[in-house]
Amino acid sequence: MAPRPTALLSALRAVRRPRLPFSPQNLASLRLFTTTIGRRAPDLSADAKKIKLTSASYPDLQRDPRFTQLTERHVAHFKKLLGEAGVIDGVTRDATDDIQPFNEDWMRKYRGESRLVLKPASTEEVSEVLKYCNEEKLAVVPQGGNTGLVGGSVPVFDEVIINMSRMNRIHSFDEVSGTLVVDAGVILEVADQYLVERGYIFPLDLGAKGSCQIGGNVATNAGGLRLLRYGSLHGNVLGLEAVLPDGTVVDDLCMLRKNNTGYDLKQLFIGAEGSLGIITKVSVICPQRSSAVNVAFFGLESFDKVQQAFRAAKGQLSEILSAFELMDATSQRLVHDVRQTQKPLEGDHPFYCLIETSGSNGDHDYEKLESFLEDVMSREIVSDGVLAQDATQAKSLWSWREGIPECLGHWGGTYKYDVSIPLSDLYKLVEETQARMEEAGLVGNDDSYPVVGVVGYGHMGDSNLHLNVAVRRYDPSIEQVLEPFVYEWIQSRNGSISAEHGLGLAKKKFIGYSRSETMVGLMKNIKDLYDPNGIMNPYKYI
Ligand code: FAD
Ligand code: 2HG
Ligand code: ZN
Repeated sequence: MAPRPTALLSALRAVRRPRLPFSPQNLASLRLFTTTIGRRAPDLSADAKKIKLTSASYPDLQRDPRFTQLTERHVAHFKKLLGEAGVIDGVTRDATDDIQPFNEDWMRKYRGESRLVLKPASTEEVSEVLKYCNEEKLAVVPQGGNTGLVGGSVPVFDEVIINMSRMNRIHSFDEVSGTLVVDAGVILEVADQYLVERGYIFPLDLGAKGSCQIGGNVATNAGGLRLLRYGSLHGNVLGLEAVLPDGTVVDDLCMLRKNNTGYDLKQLFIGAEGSLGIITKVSVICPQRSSAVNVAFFGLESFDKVQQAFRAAKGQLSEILSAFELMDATSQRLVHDVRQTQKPLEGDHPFYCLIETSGSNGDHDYEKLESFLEDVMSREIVSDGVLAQDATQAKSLWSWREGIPECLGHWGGTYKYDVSIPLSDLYKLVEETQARMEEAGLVGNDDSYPVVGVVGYGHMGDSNLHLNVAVRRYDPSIEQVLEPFVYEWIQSRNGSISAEHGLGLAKKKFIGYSRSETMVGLMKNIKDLYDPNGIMNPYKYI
């Protein structure tokens, strides 16, 4: 992105309208979002850092007695197969500290009790490992970067963890078609960097890109920040290679854009969350990198105005619009409490949006974005806004959006609901959840309350809201107020209880709120066909 003179920023600031005085109604809704204002977030106490065992948090879950307990004999077999480098053995020695990071999830909500991590280095090794586990009835958890947000990537009990980090080769890239072929364990950011050097980008981008793996992205059908522009992995993944529980290698590493030869079976692995097999390689179509990327960040008075701004953005920015993200006041306040860095806009606004454009003509795109902002500000849709003048400013604006999940976890934990709802109702869920928390006496303005804040943000462009409830500790009494309330609310609006993060352990029992009995029945049939012994990621998904 070409740096721009800061004069343009002042020019934009000059068109900023003075903020309208808030009506009593607006003030009331503002008050609704005023939990934990302007304080510095505390450092987590040693107690809050400890993660409870999943089996203790959810005593209803019982270990499936069909699965075999690991013995020294199994470990010896795996060591012979993978060598010492491929095995973290907590069966024949105490390796608790080494295995702990693989047992615990990113949210610090789930902790399994596995004593064995396997790290295969090739498809053949994955095949040998799964075949043996299947014969021995050893349950397994496929694991990528372990950034999943539904408890799917860590064991519940003593399942064997199959971590894909050693399968990290980029195999090929066709600079004409943009087709990339990689091992499943390649880190998303590594692949993206490789592509940037060749004038392309990966069609998926998300806050966890520095840790998550492409295999994990495909297994969760991750959506991310630019789905609005580049579409979902169901469209961008051209082919994949996967290993079934009996060791069969499914070679569907197609590199063609079009292939209508029979059922498109690869689609089953996209979003299966490791419940059918292990993805070992992926081929993906990558878009050309845009030479001009511009970012705007603005504040708005109401969710109604957010919708008007979205409509205007689609109309005026059309083909260059690459992201339209939403953040509410509480999310930005909590990010500020943690980071204490200067906010992009002066004062507080009930809502914020971030728009990104990507195109081939920098000046043209910048002017389009600038005149969009002038238009929405002159029509009093947007109260205040800034346009990034260079890549550093763009990155800094993005950090107010991308940094939300990490900052919310700072107090102890976050209950996360990743939902799709028709846009008109999107934010009502946050307001009603906040009211419910207040009624239950769980949220208040000092540290004695367990809930720090009820937050709404997400991918406005995809009707995908992230309702997050930041808490000082995970507690069944909070969870009972939230569930099944949130799921019932979604069901009554024909929404989806899992827009992009998947089902994992967190949402397994709620699948019926978004899928009919017939569909769940068909899914179960598929699961039984691919994994008759049920060893793949048990206790989760379906
Ligand atoms: P893991 O967490 O390791 O695993 C996720 C699931 O996939 C598990 O069920 C696991 O068993 C399975 N799995 C992993 N690898 C394989 C494989 N090779 N074969 C078969 N199954 C496998 N998600 C979004 O959709 N959009 C976002 O914007 C987004 N932002 C995020 C931001 C942050 C800060 C964090 C922490 C997470 C975010 N996520 C987002 C959630 C998460 O789904 C993604 O980070 C990512 O897709 C998970 O990849 P991973 O390699 O970490 O997979
Ligand atoms: C995002 O969009 C991710 O930032 C994470 O999907 C959302 O943590 C969450 O709930
Ligand atoms: Zn998201």
